[in-house]
Formats: sequence, C-alpha cells, structure tokens
Amino acid sequence: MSEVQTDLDAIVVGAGFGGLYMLHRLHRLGLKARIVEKAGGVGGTWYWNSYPGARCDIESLQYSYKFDEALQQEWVWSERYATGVEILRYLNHVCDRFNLRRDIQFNACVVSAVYDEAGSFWTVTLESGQTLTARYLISASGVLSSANMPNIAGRDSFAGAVLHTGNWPRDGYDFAGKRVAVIGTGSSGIQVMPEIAKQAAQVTVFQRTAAYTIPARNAPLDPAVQAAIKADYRGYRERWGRMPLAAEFEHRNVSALTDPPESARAEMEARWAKGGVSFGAAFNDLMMDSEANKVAAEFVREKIRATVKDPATAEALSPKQLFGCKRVCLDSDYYATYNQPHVSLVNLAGGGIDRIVPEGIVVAGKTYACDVIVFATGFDAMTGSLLRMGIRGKGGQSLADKWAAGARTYLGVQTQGFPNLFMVTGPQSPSVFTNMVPAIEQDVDFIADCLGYLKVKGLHSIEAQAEAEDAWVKHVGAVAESTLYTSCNSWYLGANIPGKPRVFLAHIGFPNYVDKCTQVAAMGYEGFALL
Ligand code: N01
Repeated sequence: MSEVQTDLDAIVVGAGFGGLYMLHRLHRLGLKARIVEKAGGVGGTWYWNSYPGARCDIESLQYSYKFDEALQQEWVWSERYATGVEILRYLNHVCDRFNLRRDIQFNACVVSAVYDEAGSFWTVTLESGQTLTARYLISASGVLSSANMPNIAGRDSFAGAVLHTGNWPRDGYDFAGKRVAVIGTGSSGIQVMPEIAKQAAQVTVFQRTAAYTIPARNAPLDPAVQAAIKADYRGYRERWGRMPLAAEFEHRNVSALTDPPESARAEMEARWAKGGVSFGAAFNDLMMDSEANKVAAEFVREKIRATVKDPATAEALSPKQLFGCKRVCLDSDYYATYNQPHVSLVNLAGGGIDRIVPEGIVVAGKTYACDVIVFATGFDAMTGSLLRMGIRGKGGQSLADKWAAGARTYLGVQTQGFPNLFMVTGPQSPSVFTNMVPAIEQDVDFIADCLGYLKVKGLHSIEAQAEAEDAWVKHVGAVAESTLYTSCNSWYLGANIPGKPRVFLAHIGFPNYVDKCTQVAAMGYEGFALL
C-alpha cells in the first residue's frame, strides 16, 4: 500500500445525476470524497439547460433513480415527461435526503488534473487556484454539457442579446415584444421555439438540417398509472433494465418490409397518437435496413405536410436523412407553430449563415433583423467536458493527445495510461443510447464496487489494459457499423464539431453491456491492471 496521504480518497467532477449517486456510494464505502461542481447548484445538464420548454424525452417514472426503494416510492412525478424544473427539484431533494450537500463544492471549475505516478494519486486544480489531491478521480461531467457555440463570422459584433440553450441565464429571459432568431433545430431548438413564440413579436428559425420529431403528447401523470408502477417498482425497473435502451419503448418484432401496408400504417398511427419515442420501435429493422427506414421516414414527412399549411415551409421541414440517424426529437406543437403569422423558417440547406452583423443574421445576402439570437446549436458531446479539464496521465500524456484520433476507452469507464481515473457514462459506454439514469447507475455501481474491491484487497491503483481497450473500441465500432446510425453527420460521431475525429462514441445495447461489466468484475476486473 502506498504511503502517500491525499486530501481525499476520491474527487468527483459534476453534481448531476451521476455525481450525486457516485458521492452517495462513496459515502457508503466509508471513503472521504468531494464533488467539485462548476455550477452554483446541483443538476448538471438540467441546471445549465434551463430554457423554456426543457423537458425530458423519457417518461418520468423511468427517468429517475432506482437505487433506493423509499426514494422511488415517496417521490411523486406530476407529468408524463418531467420538465427540467421538476427534475431539478427532484435532484435537490435527493441531495438533501442523502445528506450530500456537505461534500459538494460549488462554483469549482476544474482546470487541470495531473496524475502522480510515483504516489498513484491525482492533483486537481480549480479555476480559483485551489488544489486538491485524491487517490481516485471520477468524472461525472456529463455527455452533453460542453455547449457548442459555432464560430460564425461576425458573431461577436451582434448588438442584441445572445443566448445558448445549453447555458441559459439563471433568471430566465423575457422575450415579450422581441424579434428572436433561433439557430438550430435539434431537440433543444424544437423544444424552445414554440415557447419563445408564445411571447415574442417575431420568431425566425435558421435550419441547417431538418430533424425528425414526434409529438410528445405530454400530460399530467395519472395517479393510477403511477400507483400501479410503484406497486412493483423493482420488478418494472428490472424489466426495463433488460430492454435495449433501458426503458420501455414497446419494441415490436415485425419488419417494416414485410408488415402489410395497412397494418404498418395502423401501428404508426397508433404510436403517433400516443406520442413518445416508442414510435421508432414500431418495427425491428428501421435502423438496420434503409428500405425499411423509408416506411417511417415517409410517414413523418406526410404528417409534416398535413400539419404545416405553407407547402414550401412543409417541404423545407421534411427531413432528407434516414429516420433516427440523428437523434429523433420529441415536441409539443413544433410543426403547428410554423402556421402562426409571426413565425418563419429560413432553410440553410446547402448554404449556411453568411455572417452575423450588429443588426441580425445574413443568409444568401439578405439580412434578417433581430433583437435576440438563441443558439440551439448543441454540444461537443461525450468528450467535450472531459477534454476541457486538462487531464494528464502517466508520463504527462494529455487526454487530448491520447484521444487525438478519437476517444479510446475500456467499457467507457477507463482509458489506458490514466490510472485511477474513472468516467461515469464515458465514451463507448451506452450513455446516450439508453435511458441515461439507469446507464449512470450501472456505471456508478461498477466503479463503486471496484473501489470496494480495491479497498478490501489493499490495492491502490487500477488501469485499463491496452489490449482490452483495443478490443472494446473495435467492438463498439463494429456494432455501430452494423446499423444505419453511422450513415449521417450526427453528434454521436462527433460530426457536428469541426475537426473532431469521426468515431462512434456510444455502445449500442444496454443489457449486453451490463452482462459484460458483470463478467469483467466477476473475473477480478479482467482487462484492468490492479496494483
Ligand atoms: O443539439 P443538436 P441539441 N449553423 O446537436 C444546428 C439531448 N437533448 O442541443 O444538424 C446553423 O441535436 C445543427 O444543424 P446540423 C438529445 O440527446 C435532449 O438540440 O448539424 N445551424 C442542429 O440543427 C439531443 O440530441 C432533450 O446540420 C447549426 C442544431 O444546431 C442532444 O441533447 C432536449 C450550426 C444542434 O442540434 C443535443 O440536442 C434537448 C451552424 N453553424 C437536448 N451549428 C430532451 O430530453 C449547429 N447547428 C428532450
């Protein structure tokens, strides 16, 4: 056992779903731990993305912790899909209920994290200059937490207000009477735009790629439904955990190619009417066969044409890429909002924004005047928040150098050359390809069990092995390549960030990932070197 005395046993970065549960497990292990959190409060993604309309696209009863039976019984969700506000309330409740706040340092942004090879510990430096040492460094910094602010010419010359959905002002923003430009039509743009349109004098949406979006059909949660699930919550959680996306999406084992057209249409109509992402599970081959994919894609395009009154706008809003290749969105009245006289669409397809000038946005030589620009332009997903931390491992190697050609991990939990550094929902774990909360609980439990194992065995260092990492990276890539998810430029591949290596960043399939992790642990952490 190394003699080095560190300030803490573990430093956790981030106080979102991942960090809070990690801290709870570390407390249970009797370890001295602290969360360092850049924000002024808990919530992670739900803290930063507090724009109007922010809402989860997984049903509340499933997008919540399962680790504590009393917690899941006592918390009452009010809507089918929780708002960001309700989720923040929930996370604050969790924080207080498990006495976590005493070990969270807020307004603490990590600027560097350096591994000491001789002593097997990490030194973390915060923006304030404060340093902390710990045996283990655990990143729970989130997968969609590094906002992407595109470098559009003249951006800083704009005379009005500039907002980003991923870094929304804490006190909100009053759009009343304002001319608002919204750039981006992913999940955030599609959620925020109809809410802005309720207040603003004029809304202009700048769309580079039309997205597929399904009506959420959000509604108050029926107490009877909630009670029925709570009567067997453990059982439900277990069943959901064995589903491909760790959530109930009513997967139907029928090919879109062989389902008779009337039956296929009836199924899609029923799912469209019910709302939610289970629309994408109407057939078993939408993401495996491009002909099958067309069945769902054309159905959505028909719905757009039936909803949006102006045919040119309807055509521009109709996605051209395969259904589901970019993440499918859920909306509340997105398409219908374009029928309002003060809402219009500027299609950037094939062009892009020329530049931003003090009075607005210039496209194809025309200036669209506005008072506010809302960037709904997404994130440097999966790797952005990790690479911002200035992490240096063995031999002083930076994580940025190690991942210069793309992220490389073993199980998404560790990367070779960086001992005692763990990632919750790291690249190449299922993360965004699942219901995030069970994915987080899976990773936190794996890490905590591993730390418990090291403690019992009197060990103080763990590092992913190069061969195990190579095999895992190949496996994750091969699974993705066998689907249609790699067929377009999505953030799953890092393709939304100029210069980012094109590598598929998530493991598709939750249950087999869980099985693999269980097996690795049972084999004494096979693929890791323990000292
Ligand atoms: O980000 P996005 P998001 N000029 O990357 C456009 C989760 N989430 O924040 O597609 C013009 O999807 C870009 O265009 P293109 C969810 O997992 C969940 O909306 O790259 N446009 C695109 O339209 C989601 O998938 C929830 O051509 C530019 C948009 O900006 C993920 O977060 C809610 C541009 C970015 O879309 C990310 O969603 C919100 C430029 N220079 C988010 N640069 C729910 O739970 C980018 N764009 C419901």
